[in-house]
Amino acid sequence: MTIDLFEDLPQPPWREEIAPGAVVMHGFVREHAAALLAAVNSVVVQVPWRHMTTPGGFTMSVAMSWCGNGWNSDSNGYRYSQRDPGNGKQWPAIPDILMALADEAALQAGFGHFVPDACLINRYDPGSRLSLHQDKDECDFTAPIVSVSLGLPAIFQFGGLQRNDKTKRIPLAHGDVVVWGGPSRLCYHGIMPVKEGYHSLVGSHRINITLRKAF
Ligand code: MD6
Ligand code: FE
Repeated sequence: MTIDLFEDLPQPPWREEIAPGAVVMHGFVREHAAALLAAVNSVVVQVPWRHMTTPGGFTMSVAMSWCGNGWNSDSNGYRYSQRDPGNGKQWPAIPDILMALADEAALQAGFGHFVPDACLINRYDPGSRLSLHQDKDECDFTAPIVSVSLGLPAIFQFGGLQRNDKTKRIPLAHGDVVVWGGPSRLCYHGIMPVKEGYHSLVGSHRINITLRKAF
């Protein structure tokens, strides 16, 4: 694995702590965006974009794909799955470049080495949003989440441990990485509606990749 891919990067101040345990590393993967998009596309041909239904019965505006472990939502809530319930096959493996990025980002953010087992990929078309939520379906909250933004910019909303706590608004741009864990791991967060636009590499979308330890 080529972990040193990510070592030739500028030093702080691009590293911004937005809350205890939540760090934005601005531009961390900008130089590797094309390779990351190729990895995303290699997953999407195997796990085509889909709009999930929330446990409350709404269709999400964000389109999703995944690898490592999969993601299901139904009236019982959200669950990770090792296999595709449609054909019984394991979901595709997480591409090496995403494993390397997750490890290097977690290390540089101060969380130590990180070996994720699930990778969720979100595609936001203009107008798509993700309402405030907690990431609480993983088994182990001691592991951080590494989150990569590509393409159109967005405003990340970041709150506290209660849904109605005050939220901060953090602009995320192409190439930014957020690493998130420790005391922030269960904080509410969301993405405001993505504005119309065009990105030369990604087109009229925002792509978000989150690497997690689900089991
Ligand atoms: C997004 N991200 O940025 C959605 N969750 O499109 C998330 O919901 C998220 O960025 C947990 C940790 C980091 C994240
Ligand atoms: Fe989340």
